[in-house]
Amino acid sequence: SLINQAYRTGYHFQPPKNWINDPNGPMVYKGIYHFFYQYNPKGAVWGNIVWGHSTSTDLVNWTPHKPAIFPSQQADIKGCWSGSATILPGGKPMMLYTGVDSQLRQVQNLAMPKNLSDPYLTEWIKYRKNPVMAPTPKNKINASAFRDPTTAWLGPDKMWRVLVGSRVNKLGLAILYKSKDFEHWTLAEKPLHSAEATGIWECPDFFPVKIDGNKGLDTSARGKKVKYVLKNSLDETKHDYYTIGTYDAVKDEYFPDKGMIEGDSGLRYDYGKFYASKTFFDSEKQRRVLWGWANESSNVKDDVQKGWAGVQAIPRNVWLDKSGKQLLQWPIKEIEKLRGNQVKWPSKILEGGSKLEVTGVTAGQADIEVGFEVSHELEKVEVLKEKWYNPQLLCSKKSASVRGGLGPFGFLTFASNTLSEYTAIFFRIYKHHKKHKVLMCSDQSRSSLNKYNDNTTYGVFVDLDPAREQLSLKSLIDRSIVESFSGGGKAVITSRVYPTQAIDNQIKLFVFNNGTSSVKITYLNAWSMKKAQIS
Ligand code: DQQ
Repeated sequence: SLINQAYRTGYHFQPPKNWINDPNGPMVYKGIYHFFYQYNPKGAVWGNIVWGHSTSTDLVNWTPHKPAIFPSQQADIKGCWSGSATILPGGKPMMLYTGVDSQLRQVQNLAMPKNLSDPYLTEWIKYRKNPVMAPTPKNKINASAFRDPTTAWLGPDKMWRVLVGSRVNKLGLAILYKSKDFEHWTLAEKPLHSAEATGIWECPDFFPVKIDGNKGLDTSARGKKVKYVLKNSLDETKHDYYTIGTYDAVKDEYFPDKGMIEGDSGLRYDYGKFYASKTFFDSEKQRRVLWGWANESSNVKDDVQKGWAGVQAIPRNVWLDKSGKQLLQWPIKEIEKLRGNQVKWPSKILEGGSKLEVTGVTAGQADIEVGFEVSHELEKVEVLKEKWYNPQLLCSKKSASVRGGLGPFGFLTFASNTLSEYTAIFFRIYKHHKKHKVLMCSDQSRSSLNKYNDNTTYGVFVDLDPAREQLSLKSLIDRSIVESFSGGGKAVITSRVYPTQAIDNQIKLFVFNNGTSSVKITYLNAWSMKKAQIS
């Protein structure tokens, strides 16, 4: 129906129709960006999985190609699941991916381009002797929990290493394999890392980050000024978690830094919908780029009716915060090419209980950035109660319509004329043991009058000090998705919403303050976003 097409995104990656999930094998080859993804060629629900394939010169506009990897061997006849690219010294890309074999075992396979002189790499051939890693009675690997190989890296002994996600009961594992020639792989004595009570680790990712600055590093880079990030996607909660730590390349062990939490209370790339993500090193621009899948919040029936499900979040730069305690993320610079009409506000006061409409941009497909200054109002903030320590629960209890002291203030996106629908992205400030705590929320409770959607609200405490710094908020709004970045990338929340009244040119955008204190808008910039060339 028409309303469902209103939800198709204008500049987020999605194929013309059908189901997509995890990003696979992102890389740059001969100056061309390659993106592969889990794809069902036959429908809008998960199944019949092959690797869809598109290429781009800017990570914004895409040319579709035919599926690159699809079932064709014993070792992948029941599905070609997630995997990663490794560029060998000399420039040849290799794909390691999970195959579901004829006995429904999960195994790891190797595929490579047929013709290296074609920068689009449209033809892929498979290693004749696949699988290259398999569960056996001897290695005791769980054949239904053995998947999603990472990009491989070279150790000091010139051996390749790769991780495969797994579990033993509830113990989550990053199984380690080593190889001299990329074809013959040997299971290491112990996993690179494991953690209790986390369940299977899907789509692990392991990469070095510089301790200073935002430049990316090749996955095989080492050095004194380097830390490591280990990410896993927890199937139980459907979120992507990471820790920062050190890597002993001789013992082949990863040690999270002191204070890092593993499992559900740990750090996340995104506190909303963002799963099975994967980074790659962009050697053209010396940056590390993160891709992640944002699934639908609608129900299966609606997905089937609209004929598609799943989008990819806008690729993000990732680098280490100067505190060393978390990552920062920001949409890749190239996305700014799509900025059209701009609206710019002078600094102004936003009184408690007021809202201002942002006119002059297409509110349903926009990029908006604002700075809030609140240092003059910090006397009036509420005290954070102990029972409120869970930020997500706090955001759902204190939705945008609940007045506070300092906050809620932020954006009302996808707002209808009468405010019967809106998705609120906002801050609330609390006092906690003589310090301040900044809560960031994405409130979906009023996003749609259609109640057959998942309208879970998301929240996170952001490491910002409102006494000393502005609170910045940026949202990329695109028809059924809003990706919000606070504190210059310290916390990110992605939400999927399906308004019934706030659609197309009926969508409005506001800056609001539903607290009793006023806040100062120090700047506001908003742009209409043009459509990208995608399918
Ligand atoms: N999706 C793939 C698996 C992976 C899961 C199958 C994560 O390889 O573990 O489509 O979303």
